[in-house]
Amino acid sequence: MTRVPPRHTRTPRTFAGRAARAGTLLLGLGLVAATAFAVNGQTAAGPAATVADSSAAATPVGEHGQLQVCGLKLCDDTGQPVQLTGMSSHGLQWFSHCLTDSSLDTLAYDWNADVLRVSMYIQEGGYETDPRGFTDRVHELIEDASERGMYVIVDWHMLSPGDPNHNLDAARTFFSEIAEVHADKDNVLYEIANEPSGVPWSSIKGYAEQVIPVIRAEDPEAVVLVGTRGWSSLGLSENGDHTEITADPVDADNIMYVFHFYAASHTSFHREGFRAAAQELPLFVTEFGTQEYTGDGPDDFASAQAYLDLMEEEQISWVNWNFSDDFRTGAVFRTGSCSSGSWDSLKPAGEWIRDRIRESGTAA
Ligand code: IDC
Repeated sequence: MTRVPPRHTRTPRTFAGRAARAGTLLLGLGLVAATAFAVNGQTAAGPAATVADSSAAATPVGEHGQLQVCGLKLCDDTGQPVQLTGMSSHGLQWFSHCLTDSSLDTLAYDWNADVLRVSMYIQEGGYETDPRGFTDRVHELIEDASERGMYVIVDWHMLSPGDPNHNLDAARTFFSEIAEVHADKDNVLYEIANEPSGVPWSSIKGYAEQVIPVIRAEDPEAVVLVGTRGWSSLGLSENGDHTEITADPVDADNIMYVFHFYAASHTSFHREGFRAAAQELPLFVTEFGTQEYTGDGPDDFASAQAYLDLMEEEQISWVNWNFSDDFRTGAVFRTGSCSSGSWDSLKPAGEWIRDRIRESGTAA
């Protein structure tokens, strides 16, 4: 008999992580004993604790609460640096069916992910075609992540056109509603522009300074993530670097700047630019792939690992692209897995990232 943690609870992370690493199922122990294991931190034979007593603290959100930016780091509600690791959805217009109760249970309780990024495209058949429908789906997914004790990044997935101001009015409408409805939650982060391109930093900064107040009017404490020039490369993919941001930062508190990389395309040049930026700016990697920038092609796990090592050293949170069964190598599931609910049918990139998520982030 397998056991799926009931809603509002999850298998305690220390237990789940150890069991996963040992490759042990430990089915006979049951959830109450497992809970006692985590509470005592040593043995499954401690006094029985109720699931309700410990479940809140055993999730990433239960342990770390409302996040905040302190200095250059992402910190928890006590001011301690915290590194979140997790997965991004693919575009909701194409792969919403990969986000089910059972796939999200797998992500939260088997992969031990700390964070789900909800990737809502604006163009390409996304939000602009059905604002009400996409907003409602985002509301649902925020609840789904919250029930599992995960953080959730609401990703305004603008991509083409690359000027975020093109969608400014829509962004205001969307974020105002999302922030109002979820203002009382501790686990929502707002990513206001996925990948700007072809525009100067000043345009992105101007956009951010119009959207951030809309969010803060409803949800003053939430961390906001700001995309950067050159497809969120900190300017590196458009002949710039992070110094354009340090010279003219967004006029807002409690924000982080976004960096994206695709490990087979963005090797040492991007990695060293990212390393330099980490000394001066608060950074969050909301999207990366182990393959080429197309999200396809051969994996370069050595390059990806070099980034992961750097991010662990700098306590930079990261999210991998993507939790779908798209045919490309960067989608974690094999084609057809989402329809059949085969959440253990992983491509090589999926197996690799699942192991990395299990061993890192708040579970480590
Ligand atoms: C790609 C998807 C692909 C889709 C395309 C459409 O993998 O299935 O057809 O978008 O826009 C990004 C973007 C992200 C890309 C991804 C891989 O944020 O939308 O997804 N990528 O190309 N930036 C760099 C790479």
